[in-house]
Amino acid sequence: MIVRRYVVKDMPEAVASIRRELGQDAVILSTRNIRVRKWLGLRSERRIEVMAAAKEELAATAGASFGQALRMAMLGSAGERSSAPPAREVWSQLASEIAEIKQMLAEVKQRGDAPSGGDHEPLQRWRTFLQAEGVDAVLADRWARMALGHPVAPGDRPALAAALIEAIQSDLGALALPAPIRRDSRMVAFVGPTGVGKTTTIAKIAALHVLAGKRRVGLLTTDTFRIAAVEQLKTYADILNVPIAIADEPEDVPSALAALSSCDLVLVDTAGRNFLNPASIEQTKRMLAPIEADEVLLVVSLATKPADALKIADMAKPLSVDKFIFTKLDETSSVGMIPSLVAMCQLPIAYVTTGQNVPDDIDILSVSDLLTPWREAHGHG
Ligand SMILES: Nc1nc2c(ncn2[C@@H]2O[C@H](COP(=O)(O)OP(=O)(O)OP(=O)(O)O)[C@@H](O)[C@H]2O)c(=O)[nH]1
Ligand SMILES: [Mg+2]
Repeated sequence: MIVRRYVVKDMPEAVASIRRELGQDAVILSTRNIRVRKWLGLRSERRIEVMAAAKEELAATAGASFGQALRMAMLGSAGERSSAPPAREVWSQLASEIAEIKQMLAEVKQRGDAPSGGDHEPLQRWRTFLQAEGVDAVLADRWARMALGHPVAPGDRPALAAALIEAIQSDLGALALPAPIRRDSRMVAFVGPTGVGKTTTIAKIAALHVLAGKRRVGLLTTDTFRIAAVEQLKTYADILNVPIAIADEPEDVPSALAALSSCDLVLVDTAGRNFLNPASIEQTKRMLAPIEADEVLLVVSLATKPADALKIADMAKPLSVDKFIFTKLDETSSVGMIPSLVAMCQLPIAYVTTGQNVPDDIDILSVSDLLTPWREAHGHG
């Protein structure tokens, strides 16, 4: 059973090698996007991994039981018979080939990807690409179909990548546009799971407003849950020379707010909690109630698994979230979770953070800007 793996830049390259090595009738079993490490692992480049098999081998084993297929493969062809016991090397080679095929089939199953059929190119390729990037399966199908509806030559990958981004942008409409804190918002609360960068992002936004000199910024922290949380925000307040107030309990909020009455923008920090736990959401909600925030920003780290991020956003609904802040863009190489979450939660993006430096590592970006890596991956420099 000859199954070979090809790691190539594009499909024409794969097809040429497959035809040459496995014959004209070879069958492509699966394709997927992978990243290959270069320069001592410092850089990575996109490649396509293609699994292909020689057709007659597939035909010979099709419909055979696992045991029959094994025997046929050992004998070299379906017709030959031999009473000689298999040599140890044949067994071990076979075992490794079977392990490879099992792995391949598991991957194919996991991606919900048909191993054969004319659907493979280019719809399947773009669907697989989007899912690998973190886009939900239903949206991946929708956006790949929309992109392929554009009048683009099938092999023109840069144009298809651009069409894909355009399709997503038009599907999201106004949600694709950046939505930073409104000028008329005074109380702005930041909520989210533990360690996603809420406090750091508040420091960045506060610093930018202080530097712009247009609004008097104040900080309110309700995070007395974690040791040193207050000190963390206080340090930023001292550096920026802005007032800070602390509310331990919901009852403390009115006096804390009174201390910030001269401020026209109050950024409210909350304790990071496990957002998959309804009790934590309830506590955050109780704390936010007396604050009456004009905007509630859900902070989500892009290093989170897409399925978990979706659950977090779903769990956060009782907090009346208005917008996302996506943090740690610098810690991920797949940006598909961004449009996927925006579409599924119907919330725009206020800010994106790109590193630990305060205040530099924060941006106001559209979904299209955020998908720029796709253009680069598919040929646009
Ligand atoms: N790489 C990277 N690190 C970030 C970014 N934003 C914040 N961090 C880091 O993430 C860590 C946690 O940041 P915090 O601001 O304390 O996170 P938090 O959400 O307030 O944490 P809790 O209050 O404990 O829930 C710190 O080491 C930050 O420097 C970012 O955009 N990129
Ligand atoms: Mg914090």
